[in-house]
Amino acid sequence: EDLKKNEDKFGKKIIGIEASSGEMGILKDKIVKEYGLEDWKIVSSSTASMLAELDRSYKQEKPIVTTLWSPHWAYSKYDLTKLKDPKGAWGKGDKIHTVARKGFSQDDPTVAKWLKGFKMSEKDLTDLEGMITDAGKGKEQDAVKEWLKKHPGYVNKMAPVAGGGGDTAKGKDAGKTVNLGYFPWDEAIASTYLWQNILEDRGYKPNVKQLDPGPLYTALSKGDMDVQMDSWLPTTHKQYMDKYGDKLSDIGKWYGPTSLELSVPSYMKDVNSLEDLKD
Ligand code: PBE
Repeated sequence: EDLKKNEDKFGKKIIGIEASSGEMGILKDKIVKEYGLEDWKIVSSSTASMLAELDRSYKQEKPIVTTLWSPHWAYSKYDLTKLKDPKGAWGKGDKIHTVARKGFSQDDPTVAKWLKGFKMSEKDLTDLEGMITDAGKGKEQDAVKEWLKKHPGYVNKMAPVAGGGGDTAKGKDAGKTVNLGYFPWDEAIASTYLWQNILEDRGYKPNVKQLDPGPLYTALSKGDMDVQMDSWLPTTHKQYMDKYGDKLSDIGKWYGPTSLELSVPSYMKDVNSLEDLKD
């Protein structure tokens, strides 16, 4: 491949996501250096605009290099190639953790215990994400309610109350407010809205609010937020754990494995590895 060809092919541009995401940090600090992409332009924007640009390019069969991660519904909607990382620069793959403000488990032991026991399979997560995406913005709650209808007994399994009592029994300290923050990423949206519904069914008053990683970790560290469910650890959100770790409490992991990657549409036949991007 000569220089001209790659220049023409991609415009040497990577369509990124939120600047304060862990993935953008690793992309700039590690991937660029390890694979000699110093002269590439990395566009930071939002996940929504990255996905919109992927959709546009895909429909026109235009070349595009995007910042993606797994699990993600984009892999079932589009035929994409995850670029190989022979140098292991992205790291080994994280688990998704629920992280609370320090003291939350003492203040809200029942909810903390439920969240600690939370686990999701790939099928359940991608089904729920798909239903939320299909329902559209503002309809997340309806989609979760549909999903819960298809999974009778789920609330009782995730949020057991003493003496049984089924999906509609109230929790021990029902009426309490729980402030849930979430990132603009699908696994965060799905898990947070799911727990909003579970907590409401148990009689709590959850408030949900979307924030970017920087502001949300800051809010948790100050105690302005109680919980967020999309901490990618130990690698992707290391910078935030290093900075705020002593003011946070790791409630537990609920999903894995995951990976970070750059991806291209599979019609870009000769691009399969990060090494193929360099001139
Ligand atoms: N992500 C999705 C996040 C974590 C979850 C990979 C875009 C990040 O890079 O921080």
